[in-house]
Amino acid sequence: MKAHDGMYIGGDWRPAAGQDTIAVVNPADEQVIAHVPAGTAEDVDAAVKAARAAFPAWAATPPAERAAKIAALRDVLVARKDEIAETVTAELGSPLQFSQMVHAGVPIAVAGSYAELAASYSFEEKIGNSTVLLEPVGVVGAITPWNYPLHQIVAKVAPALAAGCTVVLKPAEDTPLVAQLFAEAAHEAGVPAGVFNLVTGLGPVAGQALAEHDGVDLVSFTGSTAVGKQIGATAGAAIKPVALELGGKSANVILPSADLAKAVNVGVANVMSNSGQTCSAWTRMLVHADQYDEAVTLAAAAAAKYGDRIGPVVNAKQQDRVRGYIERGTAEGARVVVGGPESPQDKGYFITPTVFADVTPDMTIAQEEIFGPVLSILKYADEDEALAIANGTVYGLAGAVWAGDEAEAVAFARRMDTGQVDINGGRFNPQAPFGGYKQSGVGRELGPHGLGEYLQTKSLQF
Ligand code: TXE
Repeated sequence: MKAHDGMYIGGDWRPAAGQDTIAVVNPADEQVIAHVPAGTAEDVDAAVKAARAAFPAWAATPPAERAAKIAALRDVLVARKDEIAETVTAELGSPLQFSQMVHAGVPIAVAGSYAELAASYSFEEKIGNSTVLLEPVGVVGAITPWNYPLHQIVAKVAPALAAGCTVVLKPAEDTPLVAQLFAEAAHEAGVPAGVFNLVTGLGPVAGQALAEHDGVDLVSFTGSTAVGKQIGATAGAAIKPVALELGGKSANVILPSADLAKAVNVGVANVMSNSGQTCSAWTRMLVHADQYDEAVTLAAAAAAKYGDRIGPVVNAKQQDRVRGYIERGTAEGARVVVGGPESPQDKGYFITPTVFADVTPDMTIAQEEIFGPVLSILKYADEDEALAIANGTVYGLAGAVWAGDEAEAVAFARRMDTGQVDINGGRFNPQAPFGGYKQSGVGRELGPHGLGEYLQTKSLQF
């Protein structure tokens, strides 16, 4: 695949400071498809300087003009939708149709929503005798993961630009090609030089240099909890705001009054989607004891259908990690009802969709984020126990509740320690705030709440 051999800095593709490159591998067949430059602290420094230089003019640009640039960027993404889907399929391994609908479709929807919001958002409010100004934070360091590679970029860059911030992006090393395509799109859309900058590179090198850079005013990170803690500590020491979007272990709570077959089928689809590489995935299904055996049978049948419908996981490390969890589940006494640790194919980092029954809340597979197509089904005796299980992990990113009556589901959802809950299936809303309670993170993405992360307040008293 075609790739740039430089960094997008200050409106141009510039040669990287060093010679090292990163091989981009197609996880479906393990072939190297491209190389991108491995950025160093020097590249990051150049990008931060460009972003800093561009900040005053961009911050002073009227919101309606910033909105117009985001709308133009969205239009380029729409025009290049097929190319986006093909690129994500090549570097992430997801089936093309899924890449079209989700990996291209969702970021286009999010960019569209920020184009509208940037135009209508109120950057000034009155409180009594005060006028409160909402001003852009400054230069944003954005560090994104590979699981929804373009969505994660747009969910940070679009609100940052809408707020009047400038950005340096360090995308995941596994999926840099769609990040390069995004930089091309920003250029084509006429986003002014230096407002958006891209440095590809490794996390502990380019990522860390960006997170530690004095010229960065806010770090927005999505990825593992381990790296998130490190970035949070660095930002804390510098008294710098940070937005962290981390792991999850979300519960899908099926109350006895629910449509069991629907709740189980949608629940299985939710976990298997994107090969389980979704931070908000409902990886724990909670079923009443009286319905447990029926739910396990339904889930096994639903999961068995996913065998040839999902792609591989992103790389060999993730494949090993997911297999390790499956082995650990069996070793700790859970029962595999479908799937297992064996790879279904010789080539490619595939994992067979796996369902575990007889999972207890203390097991590793019920506590830790697996990030693969693996579902754990747990049993509860009453609502209080269901709630204790649902809330009984260090995470609190998402969840679901199913009940015959919507009000019953909402009453349960109010008691859950989690940032978002789908009621009887829910529907994606690109404007609804997304983010975690507890160790799932700090801050929110999407919609007005996501935009607010990139603003700081100044009050004028009259
Ligand atoms: O994440 P990393 P990995 C979880 C999921 C997965 C696990 C490991 O459980 O199995 O994390 O995935 C950059 N300073 N999630 O190893 O390393 C890195 O280059 C600065 C959940 O891929 O956290 C990449 O751009 N940056 C998740 C980004 O951080 C650093 C999505 C994420 O990589 C860095 C992905 C450092 N020291 C994984 N080290 C979600 N919340 O959606 C790495 N990076």
